[in-house]
Amino acid sequence: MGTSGPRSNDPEVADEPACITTIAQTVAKAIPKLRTAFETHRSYEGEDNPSGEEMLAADVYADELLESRLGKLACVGTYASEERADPTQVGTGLSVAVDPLDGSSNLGSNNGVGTIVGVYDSELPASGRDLVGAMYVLYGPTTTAMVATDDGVTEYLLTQGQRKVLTPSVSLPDTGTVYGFGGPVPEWSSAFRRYAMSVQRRLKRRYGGALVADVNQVLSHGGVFAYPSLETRPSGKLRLQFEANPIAFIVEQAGGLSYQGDCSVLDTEPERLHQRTPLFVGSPEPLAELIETLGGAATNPTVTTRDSPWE
Ligand code: FDP
Repeated sequence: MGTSGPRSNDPEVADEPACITTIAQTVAKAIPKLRTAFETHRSYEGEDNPSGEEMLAADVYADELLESRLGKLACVGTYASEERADPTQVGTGLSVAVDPLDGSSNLGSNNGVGTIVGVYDSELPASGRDLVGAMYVLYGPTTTAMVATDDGVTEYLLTQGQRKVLTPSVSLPDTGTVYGFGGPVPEWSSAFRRYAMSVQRRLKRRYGGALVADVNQVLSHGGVFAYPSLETRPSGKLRLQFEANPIAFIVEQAGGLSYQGDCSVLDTEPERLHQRTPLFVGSPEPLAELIETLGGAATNPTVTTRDSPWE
């Protein structure tokens, strides 16, 4: 498990909400440049990332751009990303763990992709309980951002360098209407297959193959997203530090639940920076049913008041 990281003398680190606001604003400012680069960085680099997946030029570009922008912030101490083996020490302060271009295999077919940022008050790898904020950007027909702190979740529209509040306090309905499950069906466990059969009688299937876009559907309509453990991937596909923890934090702060097979994703003991985990997130009712079917016990996190972290 991560230990408490070195603290910056910058007053913003003492004021974690101010630092999260600065990080969210910095990511938002980088977006127009990043979006433009999607048009020119669609080819494969010929190199694998630390998880053994082929990197697109856009993955590398997004990683370098975000490292240069976030690494300059006085309240950021460590920059880590899915695209580099080890964390980079950039100063003293909070640790940011970034999936620079989530779902990048969707670029070729011009479907949704995203950027995920987890902000940890600890050295990496860290527990999800060390998250003090998390955000994702969704590059869809419009560009939106979901920003979560201990005070709740706010959705923004990012347009021409401006950000406008779309939903001041994002809140998941108890049940919802959509589900999206990743991985080949024959590789699912029998318990998860039973659950999927039950869910598909009530909810509509929506799966696009980019975590941010698929989770955003669940946050918009309510429901459940899952990337379970597979026969050939017992630990699932998604990365704990860069994807699962930040997404679970956002969903739980919006009143939903997360699960990884034993407990909330946020309670997972971190062992390695690039470790993978099964991920189940969504509205309380479908998640409670899932937890019961897979054999655990549901706990609902406390949701507090929701002020916009960008105000
Ligand atoms: P990608 O491989 O395109 O980067 O993190 C990996 C990820 O996308 C997630 O964004 C997405 O949810 C998942 O993998 C998609 O996996 P499948 O191709 O197996 O559906």
